Amino acid sequence: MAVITGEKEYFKGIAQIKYEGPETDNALAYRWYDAGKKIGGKTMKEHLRFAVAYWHSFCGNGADPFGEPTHLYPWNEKADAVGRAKDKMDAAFEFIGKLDLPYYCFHDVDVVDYSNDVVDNEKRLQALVNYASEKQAASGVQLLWCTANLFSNRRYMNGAATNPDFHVLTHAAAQVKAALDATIALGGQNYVFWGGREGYMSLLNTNMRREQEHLARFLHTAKDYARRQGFKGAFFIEPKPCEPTKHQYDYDAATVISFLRQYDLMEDFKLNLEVNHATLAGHTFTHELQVAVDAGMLGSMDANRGDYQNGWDTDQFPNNINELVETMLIVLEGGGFRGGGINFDAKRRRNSTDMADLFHAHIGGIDCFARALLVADKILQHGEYAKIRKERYASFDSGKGAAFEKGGLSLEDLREYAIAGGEPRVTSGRQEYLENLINRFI
Ligand code: XUL
Ligand code: CO
Repeated sequence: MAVITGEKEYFKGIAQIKYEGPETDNALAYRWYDAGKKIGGKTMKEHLRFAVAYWHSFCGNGADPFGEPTHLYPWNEKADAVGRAKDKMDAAFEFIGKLDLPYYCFHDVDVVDYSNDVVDNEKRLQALVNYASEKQAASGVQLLWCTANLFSNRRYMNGAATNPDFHVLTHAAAQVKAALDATIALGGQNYVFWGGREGYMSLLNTNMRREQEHLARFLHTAKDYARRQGFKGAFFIEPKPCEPTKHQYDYDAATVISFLRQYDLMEDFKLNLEVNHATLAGHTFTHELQVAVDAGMLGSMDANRGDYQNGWDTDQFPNNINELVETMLIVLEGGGFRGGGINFDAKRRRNSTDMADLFHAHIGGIDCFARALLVADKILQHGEYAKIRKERYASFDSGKGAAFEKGGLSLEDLREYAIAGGEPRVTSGRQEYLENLINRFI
């Protein structure tokens, strides 16, 4: 992959990040991510499909509710919006090229600032789509997914597709149309809907059923438009239980799958699961992944982690190898992503203010996933992990258990079996043994 810079080099002094192996002392090198290394017939690059998130890395400025920005970007200097946006895109492609990653993801308003003028916004986005096309062609970087930001502007405070005011819904539609056009023009592989404000704060003012019907109609309308324009990629819904809205309609994987099934959207939509959203929903991330895999709906992943000591979406970079090994076990056993990849929806901390910190953050996350992939593959090759789980259900593999699975036994038959067999034996779930088995390979 080519590193391309624009008028100026933004990340000076940082060269292309290369694989140097676990023993290297170079902090700006990969210890585990060896893009071309083959694991089970696919390269690491093909398994992991890493993407850089535009919003955290090139827009988020470190500000929090208590303090002003701490990340002062040199690409934010020009007065005109399109000029500023091109500088930012130069920085983004330089960064992605230096990390040698295959993909990026963005919201419409990440690549260029939006005003309140629909037609002007379309023109601005179009200008940046043209610029991005050239950059993609020159670098080989591709668009994993695009989305429309339907939550920051104050017009969306009561929802976008679920807003009680039809006029607001039409503005959301205009934004989605332009973002879909951008996705198609850039050969984007998928399109994401994250419903930041699609939920409610109080039932006293909310017709929940009607709002959910509007959301489904909106998704059908957007999907039909994109398909008419020839878009072949997948649509993803990204579940999140709360924050910013108290009750969100896309609470978790199970809720979203049931919504998609109810409104006949299963064919075109899959899930984009995010670690910190899972933990906010009171689930482990692996639970969410397994729910999606079991329904054939694992589309993509937003990689990050929360903080064990507080309860909001801190979007930290992943660094827990045990959790990631369990993650990669499910991804590998589930056959990988349906169209998506691993997008770092993560930000460096407010006080990580060196340009190099953006590299260290990504290198850490990338290496942890790569190492987890290697470990998970070894565990699966070794075979005992899968064998223990299979054997646990062996009583359903033959005889009456198999007949039950096929629907061949009545409640009376089950009672007869209970009496004939006497009291069942006590069988260990062997959790600690399995935890040790995983650690053996780390
Ligand atoms: C918010 C979040 C979003 C989506 C895209 O928590 O995860 O950044 O990934 O809108
Ligand atoms: Co996300």
